[in-house]
Amino acid sequence: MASAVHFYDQQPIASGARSMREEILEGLRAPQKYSSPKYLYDQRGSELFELICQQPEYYPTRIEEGILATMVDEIANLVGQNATLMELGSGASRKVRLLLECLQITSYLGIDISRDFLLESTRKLAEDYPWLEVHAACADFCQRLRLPRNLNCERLVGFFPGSSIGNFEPSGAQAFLGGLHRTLPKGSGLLIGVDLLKDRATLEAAYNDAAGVTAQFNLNLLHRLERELGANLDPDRFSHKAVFNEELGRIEMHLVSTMAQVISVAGESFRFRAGETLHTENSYKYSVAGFQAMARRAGFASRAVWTDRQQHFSVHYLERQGRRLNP
Ligand code: AVI
Repeated sequence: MASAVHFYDQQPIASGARSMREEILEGLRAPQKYSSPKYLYDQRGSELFELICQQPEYYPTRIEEGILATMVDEIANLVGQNATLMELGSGASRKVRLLLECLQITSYLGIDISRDFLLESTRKLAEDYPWLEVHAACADFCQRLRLPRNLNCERLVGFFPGSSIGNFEPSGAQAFLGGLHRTLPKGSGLLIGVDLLKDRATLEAAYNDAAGVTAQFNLNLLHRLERELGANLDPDRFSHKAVFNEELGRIEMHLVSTMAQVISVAGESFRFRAGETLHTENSYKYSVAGFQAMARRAGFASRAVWTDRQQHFSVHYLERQGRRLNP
């Protein structure tokens, strides 16, 4: 018999079509044109991101999964018994499967903005792990989290893999951790994947894979603008660029206009010079100590950190303390 999923619709209505239009137009009017990275993830964008994770140059997924699979016993010890695991941006709930056999948790809460994706993946999880109480909340985890009332919140452990924290600006990452500190009860844990600073060649290769999947992922934004905002533009007149900005410690993704041109989006015209860019994403990289310091300021103490031998990627187990240093 299929197990039921406890579903909570905390639908973030504010991010509807109108706000996408407003945000995109605001970004296109700026001196350095930009677009929020969240607009890279429509259905096609999410599929392309899954493909990126399989590219040989994109090391984060491979290394993080290796760490989780190898360290699962240590992780289980830290998580302890009868906890609820809360996955932020659970998507396909794939990585959590590496942990579930060994963790002695009683319930799982997946939080994701994409309703259908969330329902499908948590239903499969409930089927495959019948002993697990599965909850799913359709919510934007960047907004303040509301924990479902009938969830066992005595011991909560957050799970935020994939170094998605790197897609926030550092001030946003700090605020995000501060928000988690407010949400999680004292003594809770946070298992989080963080990509590390490393040589330019490895970083740039990861975001410029030879098969061109990341390029398609980036360019898909323009197709999305055509589809959803009636944009009048030719995606072939743009190219993908990803560079490491060493000073700021981040990979920047841009769409480069290959010629002087005028495009229109939602009825408004925008001029691009040849070589001018639309900045579509930042992916910040941290040192282990730098990330731990940020976590400490938010009120989390480091209990364990694991990296691969080359120190390309890190997985941290943090524990929520009673007080924050920057309330
Ligand atoms: C989701 N996020 C952590 C990815 C990253 O590496 O910043 C998104 C991505 N963009 C291009 N490739 C992967």
